[in-house]
Amino acid sequence: MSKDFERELIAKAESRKALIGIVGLGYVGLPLAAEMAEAGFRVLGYDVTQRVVDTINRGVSHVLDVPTERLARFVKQGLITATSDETRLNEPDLVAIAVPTPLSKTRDPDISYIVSATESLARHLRPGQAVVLESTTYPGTTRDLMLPALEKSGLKVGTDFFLAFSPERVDPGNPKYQTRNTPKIIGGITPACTRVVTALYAPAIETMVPVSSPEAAELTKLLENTFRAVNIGLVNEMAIVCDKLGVDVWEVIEAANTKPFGFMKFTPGPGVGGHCIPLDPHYLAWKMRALNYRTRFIEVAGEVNSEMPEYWVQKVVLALNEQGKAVRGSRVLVVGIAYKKDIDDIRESPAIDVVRLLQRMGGDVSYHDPYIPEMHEDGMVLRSVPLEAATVRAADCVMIVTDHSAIDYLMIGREAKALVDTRHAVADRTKGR
Ligand code: SAJ
Repeated sequence: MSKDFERELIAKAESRKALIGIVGLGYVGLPLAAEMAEAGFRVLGYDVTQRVVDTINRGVSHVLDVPTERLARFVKQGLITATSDETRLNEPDLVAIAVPTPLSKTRDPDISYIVSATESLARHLRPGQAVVLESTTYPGTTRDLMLPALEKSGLKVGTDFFLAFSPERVDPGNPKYQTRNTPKIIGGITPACTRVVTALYAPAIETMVPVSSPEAAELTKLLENTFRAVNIGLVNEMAIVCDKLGVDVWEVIEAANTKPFGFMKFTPGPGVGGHCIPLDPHYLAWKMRALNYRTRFIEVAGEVNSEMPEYWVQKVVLALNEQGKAVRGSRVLVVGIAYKKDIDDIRESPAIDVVRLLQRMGGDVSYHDPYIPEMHEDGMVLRSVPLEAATVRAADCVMIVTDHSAIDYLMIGREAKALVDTRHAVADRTKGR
């Protein structure tokens, strides 16, 4: 009779004696490590980047949502340690994998990080371990890719080891919802997998939501992010419609938002950035193409959202034209370069596309972003310029791309010769306030 690992792991979860392993110590893994430590578990973080491992072991956080003093406390108490030694992956009772899932240059899923993490784990898998994939991926990854790799060890899922998918739902910079108070979806390969993984997360996360399979959990996440991508695409198209009709799209959105039911507010902007919304829906589109089905909403939303930088750069051309100027040789100040407000991340930021387009037209582009001191673009290094009346006045056109709470719009409006505000698709914005 094989050992009852299910009972053993559930007991270790309740007693907090379970060692929690986290593979990938980024914007998902580090907040999860902190919540597990907060719940009283010891955490062994694993990352292939030695700099990340060393920084964490010094008690210094590289993730905005985990304050350094909080991490330092856990490191000092011995509750969180980090390693780059993969042989230690046989130590944890639970191993959560939170590695990037980008798109390749041809916009196809790049699951190489998941494959590499799974292979590392498979080399050291021992009886009694639970494994969870948190990275957003196409439906079937857990069952079709991870399970065979892990069962090569000869261990049987559901009795010797446990495997589930539990999507990360981190909204970087969200002041209200963090890892602990965001409900957690758990979809195990077997019911025992779901029970074990739910028990191990429960002390650290307020609400657990078990579902019947990893595929249901994988698709839950994709529905969440596709919902956002499609609705952002819709409101961006509405911004273009309102602009052509000379109507303030924000007035329309605010008015629609008074409807107490059946409406959810989204806001127009320069396009979609970040490591999720521009990418995740294409994981589903890719999977469905292999089944001869075109997910048209995903594709159309992707088209509309990815055309927004060009749409707004055309506004700069018009604004400069009003002054009898060409883009070439004109000084354009781009305000806000991160992919959304009040964060320090420029991944997939549409503001980068805006800068690139303006530079290619010969514009003399500078930027201001209180969270991004410098950025590297096409081999160039651009540094954030101070947002002062002098820098605004020196620009031929100011373009507000990402709104930050730290930015003084009144000053910009007063000093700008021409103002393009990607949050407002109203023609008169090109003439400043
Ligand atoms: N955006 C708009 N209009 C909107 C909302 C967003 O243009 O109405 C833009 C943002 O500026 C940003 C992009 O879309 O460039 C993505 O915005 P986001 O708020 O979805 O930001 P993410 O990708 O950091 O976080 C999202 C999570 N956000 C929310 O649920 C509010 C959520 O979808 C996931 O938990 C997370 O991605 C993830 O990891 O999948």
